[in-house]
Parts: sequence; C-alpha cells; structure tokens
Amino acid sequence: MTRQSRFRACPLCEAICGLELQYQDDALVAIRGDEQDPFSRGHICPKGNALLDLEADPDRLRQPMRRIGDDWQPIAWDAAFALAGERLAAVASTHGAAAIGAYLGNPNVHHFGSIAYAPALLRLLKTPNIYSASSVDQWPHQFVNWAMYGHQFLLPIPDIDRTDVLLMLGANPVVSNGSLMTAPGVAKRLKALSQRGQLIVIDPRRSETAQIANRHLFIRPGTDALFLAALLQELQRLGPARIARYHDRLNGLDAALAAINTFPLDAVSTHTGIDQAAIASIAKVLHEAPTAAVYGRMGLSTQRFGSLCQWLIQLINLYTGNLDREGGTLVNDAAMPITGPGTASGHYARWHSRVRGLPEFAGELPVSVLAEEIDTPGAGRIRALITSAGNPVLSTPDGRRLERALGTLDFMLSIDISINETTRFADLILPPASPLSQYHYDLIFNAFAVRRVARLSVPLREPQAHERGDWQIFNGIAQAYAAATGKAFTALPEPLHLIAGGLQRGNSGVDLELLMAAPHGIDLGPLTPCLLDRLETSDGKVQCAPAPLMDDLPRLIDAFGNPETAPSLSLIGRRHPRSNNSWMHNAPRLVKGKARHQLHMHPNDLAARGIASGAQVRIRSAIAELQTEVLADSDLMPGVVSLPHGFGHGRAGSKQQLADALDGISYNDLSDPAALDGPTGNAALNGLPVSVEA
Ligand SMILES: Nc1nc2c(c(=O)[nH]1)N[C@H]1C(S)=C(S)[C@@H](COP(=O)(O)OP(=O)(O)OC[C@H]3O[C@@H](n4cnc5c(=O)[nH]c(N)nc54)[C@H](O)[C@@H]3O)O[C@H]1N2
Ligand SMILES: Nc1nc2c(c(=O)[nH]1)N[C@H]1C(S)=C(S)[C@@H](COP(=O)(O)OP(=O)(O)OC[C@H]3O[C@@H](n4cnc5c(=O)[nH]c(N)nc54)[C@H](O)[C@@H]3O)O[C@H]1N2
Ligand code: SF4
Ligand SMILES: [Mo]
Repeated sequence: MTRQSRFRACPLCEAICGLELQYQDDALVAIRGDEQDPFSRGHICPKGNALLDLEADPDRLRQPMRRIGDDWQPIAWDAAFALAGERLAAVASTHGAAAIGAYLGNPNVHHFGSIAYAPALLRLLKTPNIYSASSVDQWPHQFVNWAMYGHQFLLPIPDIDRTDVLLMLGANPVVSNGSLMTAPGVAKRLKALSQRGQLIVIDPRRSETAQIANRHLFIRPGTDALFLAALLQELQRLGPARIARYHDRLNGLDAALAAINTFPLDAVSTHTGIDQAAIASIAKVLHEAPTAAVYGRMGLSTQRFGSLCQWLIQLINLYTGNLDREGGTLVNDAAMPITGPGTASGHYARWHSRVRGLPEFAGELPVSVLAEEIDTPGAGRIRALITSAGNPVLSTPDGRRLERALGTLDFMLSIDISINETTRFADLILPPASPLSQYHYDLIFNAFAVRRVARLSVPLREPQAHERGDWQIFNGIAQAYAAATGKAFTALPEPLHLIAGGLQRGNSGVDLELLMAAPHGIDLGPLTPCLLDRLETSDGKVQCAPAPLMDDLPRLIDAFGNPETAPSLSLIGRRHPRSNNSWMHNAPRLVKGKARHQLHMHPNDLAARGIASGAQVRIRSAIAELQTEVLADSDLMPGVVSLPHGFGHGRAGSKQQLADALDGISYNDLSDPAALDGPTGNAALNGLPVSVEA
C-alpha cells in the first residue's frame, strides 16, 4: 500500500487554505497545510484537520432518509426526488407558490455544487419566501455595497498586506480566520502589519486579535456607529477630504457629512465608553498614515446599526483617500467575476414580508421573520420549507419559536449531512456526497480575497454509485418539481462546464486547462485599484448619501442622542478556534478538552451580584430565561457578558452522539427577532440587553 498526497482547498471557512490530504489507497489518513499553495503557504487550523472526523463521522448521513413518525428509513434517490417534487407541488397548488419557503445556510457558499445550482431551483419555485444565513451575518455589507457602489458584491477589502494602519472593529480574525477578507494565515499577516505599522482594535472584549494589536479600546456593544460618526467629525477637523482622485465621481458627500455632523459629540463618550481624546487620537493616526484602512465585521454587522456602521466605514475610507487604493481598501477583480454583466447586483424593497412588512434585499427576506411567516395564519403562510446546509434553529433569533413552527409544516425537505436541531423536523433529508469527491471552485471567496487567486479543487476519490453531488441534488429536486407541476426546467450541466463558463466571463486569462495544471492554485498578484471603473450605479458615481442610510440616522440619534445610562448588561457572541457555527460539535478532534459553552462575565460584575465563577446562573433577555454556567473573564469590558452561539444541542430526535452530549444553551434562544438593523432587517445578535442572577 502506498501513501499518496492529494490537494484541494479546505471547504470549511472563508480562508480557503490549500490542504494536502494523504490517502492510503482511497482512505483519507492524514491532513496538513499545502506548503505549495502560493496563497495559504501551508496554513491550517484545527478545523482543517477535523475533515478526517467529518469523513469518518458515524452519524453522517450517506443516503437519503425519509421520516415516518419518529423513525428514519432509507429511501432510494429516484424515489426521494419524486417524493420531494410531489409534496412541494401539492403545497404550491393548494396554497400558492409563496407557501414554499427556503433557507440556505452558510456551507452552501463553500460548495460550488450548491452556490451555483441552488438559484435555478429557487427561481423555479417563484416564492418571495427565500431566507439565508446572510441576514444573521453580512447583509449590511452587501446592502451598503449595493447602495453606494451599485452592486452587492463590489466589496472593498482591507489591503492588510500593504496597509500602514488597520483600524478593526468587531472582528476577531485570529480566531475566525477572517471574514469578508479572505486571507489564509491572517494572524501572521496581522502580526507583520503590527510590526510595520499599527493595528488598532475596537472590541468589548480583549479578544485574541486585540492581544496582538498595537492598541485596543473597549467599546460598549452596539455603539460603534456613534464612534464612527465621531471619528468622521474629528477627521474633518484635521483637514479637508482627500478626494482628489475621485472628486468628480462622488455624489452626495456634502449632504452625508452635514447629516452626520449633526450628531452631538458629548453623547458619544458616555455611550461608547471611549473618551473624546481617544477618538481624536485615532483620527490623527488615520490622518497621518501614508495608507490606512478601516474594517468592521461580525460585531458591527449583527447589531442594531449594522448598515450605518458599514456606511460610515466606507465614508471614512473615502474621506481619508484610502478607498480604492493600494494599502487602503480594494475590490478584487476575480478570475471568475461575481459582479458585472449577467450577475445579481441586488435590489431592495421590491416586496415585503407578509406579517411584519419588512423589505426584501437581493431577493431574500430577513430570517428573523421566518418563524412568524410559518406560524401566523392567513393566505401566503409558509407550509413547506426547504433547508440546504443550514441549522436555523440554532443560528437565527428565537430558535425555540422556529422549532415549534417547523413542527407544524405540511412538508419539510433538508439537503444536509446530519439529523440535527433543524433537520430532525424534515420529512426527507438528502445528503450530498463529501466535498472531497466533488469538483469545487470558490466562486465567492476568491472574489473576496486580499490577493487575486484562483484554484480548482478536483475530486480526490471516485464518487461511489450511491452518492450524489450537491449539483445533482439541486437538479434532481428541480426536475421532479417541474415534472409534478408541469413546468419547464432544463437541468444545469455539470460543474466543470459552469466553471469554464464562469472563467470565460473574466479577463484574467485563467481557464480550466491552467487550473488543472496548477493543483496548488494560481496567484495572480495583489489587488489593484479598479472600483471606480466598475461602479454599477445608475449615474456611474459613488452614492455617498443613499436614502435608506440617511433615513436611518434619526434612529441612531433617538437611541443615543442624550447622554443617559446604558443597559446594565449587554450580551455579545464569542467564537472558539475549534468551533464552526453550530455544526462541527460532532467532531472528536474539535470537542475534546475543556468545555467552552459557558457565559463569560467580568469579575466585578460577578462580585456585584454575589456570583462565584463556575456557578449556575439565570440569564434573561426580552424573550427567554435560561440557566447556564458562568465563568469569570477579566478580558471583558465590565457590563458585557459573552456567550458562544451554536450550542444547545441534545434536543429530542437529534442524532449527533457527541454534540448531543455537550452542555450549553443556545445563544439564539435568547436573541430577539425584533432586534434588527434598520435598513436591512439583519439580526441584531450582538449587544442584546440581558440580566444575570445567581
Ligand atoms: N447568536 C449568534 N448567531 C449566529 C452567529 C453569531 O455570531 N451569533 N453567526 C451567524 C453566522 S456568521 C452564520 S454564517 C450563521 C450560520 O448559520 P447556518 O448556516 O444556519 O448554520 P451552521 O451552523 O453553519 O449549519 C450548517 C448546516 O449545514 C450542514 N452541513 C455541513 N456541511 C454540509 C455539506 O457539505 N452539505 C450540506 N448540504 N450540508 C452541510 C450542517 O449539518 C448544518 O446543518 O449563524 C449565524 N448565527
Ligand atoms: N473558529 C471559528 N471560526 C469561524 C466561525 C466559527 O464559528 N468558529 N464562523 C465563521 C463565520 S460564518 C463567520 S461570518 C466569521 C466571523 O468572523 P468575525 O467577523 O471575525 O467574527 P467573530 O469571531 O464573531 O468576532 C466578532 C468580534 O466582535 C466583537 N463584538 C461583539 N459585539 C461588538 C460590538 O458591538 N462592537 C464591536 N466593536 N465589537 C463587537 C466580539 O467581541 C468579537 O471579538 O467567522 C468564521 N470563522
Ligand atoms: S483556516 Fe479555515 S480554510 Fe484554513 S484550514 Fe482552518 S477551516 Fe480550513
Ligand atoms: Mo457567517
């Protein structure tokens, strides 16, 4: 028997590290970072290794399963597709197209067979009820890109390898490996930056990233928009906008600044916990730096003013002359374009959710309304749901209400690899084959990377006869639904065909042949300024004062216009290097060691309540009261408590032996579906007011 190394990109997070997977015949026996990947250069994190566990997971579904009462029975693929088609068609014909809902979870983005094939099925369904993990995540970014630059994916990325100063808010890339900034081995890159220039972190927790920063400031959760508004005011004191490069390409900058300048500065330090002198000093650093970039992520994206935060960040980068500039922020000119002709630029408020009347964005409704769209009677109510690679019971606000709602559906279909908190309600689960036996090209994360890169992942082993790729499953459901409803549907061709076509739309010169000959991927060099040439707004200019954002400013002033006292305790999230949202707790390599589900609280806050570290506490939010263990954590800002999301396993009917045995409550059993970002309805998961008692 010989050992053989095979190479592909890791499918588990945005860092898209190259992996070297060692096979003994067709058995995967070891994994390490691919030293020859020009982008990731051998980087791997504990999750990359846990692919071994995923492949061997005894609970992983490997054939379609049909639920009969509390029992699960295998069903053949053809029968499964036919059943899905008939049951979905029955719901559509009785209750109308809107009665079918769909929720797409995070891993869809990591599989070409999902991201490129799901849209055809969704279009065929013609339902307004499409949801995804985007609205508990990065919607404010996409919205601001669309509003200012004309395309949801014209995303300015911090040029972290070349910038002199990075001001980072609400992100912890040392643990998360970076987001909307694909940069494998990001900790090394940030350390290099902190030696060459300055990394400044604004976070309510002295996070692992704050610990390698040159400077860290605590901020009270949910108040970043105030901080950023004050920063922009301070920058104006230091000098005029450095917009010579693009002054004739801006629309509405003066109006935007005038509106932002009405915000009373004296309220800012009371609410944020950052004093005026510190804000002025950061403004000075940005003003004096040869190049600088401001970047804000999860902590900012999922708070009440997420869109305002992203808008203000764009304006600051623009004002300081750092937009679309080397060392500032740059848009990736991807080998396989996701902007430009024929791509989905985005649209807004073309329809509204039935119950709460929230606007769609880019064809989706905010997932915070999903439960009410199922459990509120009336015409247009969701009666059938498709989930694909999603676990909304643990990932979206008020998971308990959602789980009750899922139990009342006429039909639920899940494309998933496990029977978990969400999929246990499905009538039918269709599990795709392992990503290791499928073709993959990273459509999204190559396009959000800090360099221009391209890599084709080829199957590392032969697919087995009983396996179906993601793309075959989407095609299969759509064909069966079309057959059952008498609609026309042409199945999409296989992935290599779509990948070749996608590359042809770009101008990089990369084609399938080149990719096939480069098993470690291709580096096409650093990003270059191109945003101004690629604007997709109707007047070809940057929209500095988009109406939905200008209109949201009064909400900020209402919330914080007066220097009043903040809520006593504010809850924020926390990620761990061995977690991946809710779904990798069944991997032995990742769950071994100390428990990490606990609520963390500052020692002073514990003392004030007479609570000992390690005690059981009751935590109460606007929607629930739960019990869990608390631990002292002096890295937190006083007044802030933190809890990781993705726990709360072990629910009746769930079948993940290791995960189900773990302690821990679900963050989203506390989070409030009424707490939303204004323009988008993105969930405000961070900064949740809570109380904690012994
Ligand atoms: N409170 C709080 N909530 C959060 C967050 C937070 O920070 N705090 N983070 C949010 C963020 S950023 C995100 S992205 C969302 C994630 O939200 P979701 O995407 O809903 O949840 P995941 O935990 O990623 O669940 C992934 C699902 O995909 C399945 N799966 C895994 N691999 C595959 C595969 O190859 N194919 C298929 N078909 N299925 C697969 C898993 O079994 C699981 O059911 O959670 C959000 N929710
Ligand atoms: N190990 C691991 N890695 C992951 C994931 C995982 O679950 N585990 N999930 C992946 C996914 S889907 C995503 S989207 C990315 C997310 O990756 P990141 O965007 O880096 O998100 P987090 O790691 O949640 O870090 C958010 C930071 O914001 C801080 N924060 C919370 N509220 C506020 C606030 O109001 N203001 C400010 N300024 N800061 C605040 C938190 O303390 C935390 O340090 O991570 C990805 N990588
Ligand atoms: S950092 Fe992300 S892409 Fe790299 S090995 Fe870890 S999970 Fe995979
Ligand atoms: Mo995410």
